[in-house]
Order: sequence, then structure tokens, then C-alpha cells
Amino acid sequence: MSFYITTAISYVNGEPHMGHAYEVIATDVLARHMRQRGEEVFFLTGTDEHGEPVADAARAQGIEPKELADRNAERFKALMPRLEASNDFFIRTSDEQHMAKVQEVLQRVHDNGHVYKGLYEGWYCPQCADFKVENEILEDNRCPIHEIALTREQEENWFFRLSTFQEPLQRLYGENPDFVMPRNRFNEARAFVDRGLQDVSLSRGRMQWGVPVPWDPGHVFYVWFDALLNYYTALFYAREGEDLVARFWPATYHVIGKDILKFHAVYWPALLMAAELPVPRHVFVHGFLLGADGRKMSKSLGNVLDPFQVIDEYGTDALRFYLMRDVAFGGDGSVGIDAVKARYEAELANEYGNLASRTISMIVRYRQGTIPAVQTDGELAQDFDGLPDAVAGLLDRAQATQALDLIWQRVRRCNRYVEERAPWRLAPDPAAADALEQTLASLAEGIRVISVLLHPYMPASTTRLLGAIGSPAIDYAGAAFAARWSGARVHQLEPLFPKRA
Ligand code: ME8
Repeated sequence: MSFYITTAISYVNGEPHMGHAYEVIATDVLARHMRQRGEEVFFLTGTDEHGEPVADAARAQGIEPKELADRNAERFKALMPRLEASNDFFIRTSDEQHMAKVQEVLQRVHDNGHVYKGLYEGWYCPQCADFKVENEILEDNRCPIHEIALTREQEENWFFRLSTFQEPLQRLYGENPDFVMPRNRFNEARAFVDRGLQDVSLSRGRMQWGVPVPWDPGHVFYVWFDALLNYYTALFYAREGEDLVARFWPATYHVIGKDILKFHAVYWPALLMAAELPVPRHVFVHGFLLGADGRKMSKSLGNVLDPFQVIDEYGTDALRFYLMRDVAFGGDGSVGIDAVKARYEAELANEYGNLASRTISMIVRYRQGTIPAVQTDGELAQDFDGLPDAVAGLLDRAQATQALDLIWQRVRRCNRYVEERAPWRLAPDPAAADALEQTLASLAEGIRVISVLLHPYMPASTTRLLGAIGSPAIDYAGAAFAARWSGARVHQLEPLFPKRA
């Protein structure tokens, strides 16, 4: 089966922040997990470069929009390897191939009769030469950039007949209760459609920074239509000579934040229907990261958690683990450096890291570094019964936090097992040699299975650990707890999560 997963594409008028990192990490966990299961995966991310905010930010800095876009797109691109993101492509909406495809698709929407010319009225800034949207203008209707009074103006615009898609969208929602997940977001989107839809502006007449409307070159497309189409256009040129559209369209999952639900759950499927293209299977909506004080993260409040700071201090795996563990995926959550530290020490260092290091040390000390080739403990095996299926079932529904919790229960189970079996008491007693060997083999198998399952969350540490126990394979078939070890060699491992000052 093919599995096509995307993140939202980031605006290049700002800097990469924790919200962006969060979305990329969560999407990467799902992509890596599906690859382990042998699915054919394509993972797309990128930058959203057209539109008023970018043009405005460039103007404020006295540079051309393209210059600003080039500079900031690089920063978003550079974020990906730092997060260990395994994206297959990075799209920029200023790519020529994207722009040409946007024109082609929207021309079809026009030719199919879903577009008409109408009058658009809004708040206009003569210095920006641009309309401002209601939620960005300052008090007394002033420009957010120039702080001058905006004027109420009208312009001729092309409109998309969104209103005619109310019934088709209601049918889509009726037939696909998982079209939008989680359920509360599905209800929100459906209620929006049920309230009735108004046509939306498809073009801007006075802007130049965008994709030109092919049938009216004085206009550019409204940035949201250009941006949404990235999910489709990327497949035409991401890999030269390969027909990715046939393999991957429609997308399996669009992962987005709750602020852009309407665009993905309403505009996007309507646009695709208008272009006679299949609609995506699922839109997964995550919540917002808030500052440790529960308020929106903002520099002026001093409650911003910077992804680069966490990576520098604790490592990429720790950031990935922390975000997936501490913020229930789908809901909002507060994040802060104290909570990162607490999870790092209590769970990564003391639970998983410690389990790995003591298991390996005991195999080295008591069996010269060879995992005994004996039967594993049936009772411990039972506690892993059904685990891979349960984790896969949750991740099929993007329940990344619950899946991680199931795995973590086994980390704790194995630590209890060490205490129960107390290998240091068995070791000196020759009559207990079998029990000791079974204990060591079972622990090695426990950390192997746990590490295979944790791999999508913490790719670097799990790879190191699996290498140290001579079992580097990460495919999902290997996530079942085996009845026997074949006698691999282990080697000592530097602490996976060293203590921090
Ligand atoms: O919305 N917590 O771009 P963007 C969690 N270009 N997620 C957050 C967040 C936070 N504090 N802040 C932002 C755009 N996000 C458009 C998308 S897609 C065709 C076009 C999420 O840079 C946000 O919800 O403002 C969105 O999913 C993503 O980061 C990019 O936000």
C-alpha cells in the first residue's frame, strides 16, 4: 500500500519555531512507522512563500519578496535534518514547476465553470498596495506594518463558487467519518459546512507576488489556493522520471494545526472536486503548543521554548520524545524547559537508558558479551503479546501519544523484571545458571522489541542500541517478542542519555 503524508507548509515571513518542529516530528513518526511496516511512503514538507504577509515583510525590510523567501526557506529546510526528519521532498511554492501546475489545475476549475468575476471589498493599505484581512489589522483600522489608516476599497476579483459544494461536502462528511480526525475537529468542520458556505475570493488584483491567473494575467491567485495545491503539484516533479501522482494521489494524511482546519477540511476538498481530482483520505488536526504558563508562546511573554535550544542541550531524540510524550497528539499542551528536563531524567536516562545499559553490562559481566541462545521467559513474553498490533492500530489513527505510552509501559515492565529476577543474585550460584541465562536473553529481547517500536520516535538512540546488541534490523516483523535468541554478541554502549549538569 502507498502512504502519502504531508505537513502544512510554513510561511516564510517568520522563523522556524517549536510549533513547526512539533508538526514535522509528529509527521515523521508516522512516516517512519509506516516504512517499518513495508509501506511505500512519501513524506512531503516545505514552505508557503506567496501572499501579502511575505510581500509585506519584505517591503518592511526594503528587499524583494523573492530575496526574503530564499533566505527564510533555507532556514526551514535546514531545520529538517536537525529534527532527523525523513522527508522525501521539500517543496517551495515559488518553484516554477509548482506554479505552472497551479495554473493548470485552476484553469481547469475555471473551465469547469466554478469561477466568476465579482466585486471584493476590504481594508486597503495604499503603501502596501494590498488588502488586509480583518484579523490582522490594528485598532481603528490601521495597517499592521505602516500603522497608517486603511481605506475601504473595492476591486474586481475572481471568485470560487464554494457555495455550490455544500452538498458534495456534506456527502463526503457523511460517508467518511474519519475524513477529519480527531472527532471534535470533524464535528467542527461539519458544523461549518452545515451553516452554509459563501463563495471565496480566488484572486487578488493589486498584488504581484503570487502565481499569475492564466486567463487574467493582471491578477495573482489568492495565496491559500496556491498553497493548498502544493500537496498535489509536488508529486509531478519531486522525483524526475517517476509518476508519483499515480502512486501516491490522493494523500493519506494531511497533518495540520487547528488554526487552518477550514482551509483543509472545506476549501481543499471543494477545490479538488471542482478540478475533478480525488480528495485526501484524512486530515489530522493537532493542537497548539502553549508556553509553560499555558499562554500562547510569544517572545514578549518570555515563555518561548526554542527547538534549537532543546536540541543543543538534550539532543534531537529527547526533543522528539518529549513532544510526543508530553503533549497528547491532537490536543493542546504546555511545553517548557523544566518539563523537558524532568522527562529526560526520569524516563530517558533512568528508565530506558538505564534498562539498556544494565542489560548490556550484565551480559558482558556474566556471559562475556554473548546473549545466551536459550528460550526467553514465557511470562515476560506474554506481557508483550499483541503489542505490535496494538501500536500499529493506534498509529493507523495517528494516536502517537497513546502508542508511545503502550511501548513505555513495557520499558517499565522490563525494569521491574530486572528487580524481580535480580541477576546479581543468580550469578554466583551455579545451580541458577539456567535461570540467569533465561533472564539475560529475555531482557535482551525486551529491549530489542522496545527499541524497534520506539525507532520512529527516537531514530538515533534506538539505532545505536540495536547495533550494540547485534540486532540492527528495524522492520516491523521484528517487533514480535521471540521465543529464543540465537546468541548475538553485545558491545558496551556509551550512555544513550547522559546525565546533564
Ligand atoms: O499556516 N503549536 O503556515 P504557518 C502547534 N502557510 N502548531 C503550530 C503552532 C503552535 N504554537 N503555530 C503554528 C500556515 N503551528 C500556512 C499553511 S498549508 C497549505 C499552508 C502550525 O507557518 C500551524 O497550525 O503559520 C500549521 O499547521 C503549521 O504550524 C504552519 O504554520
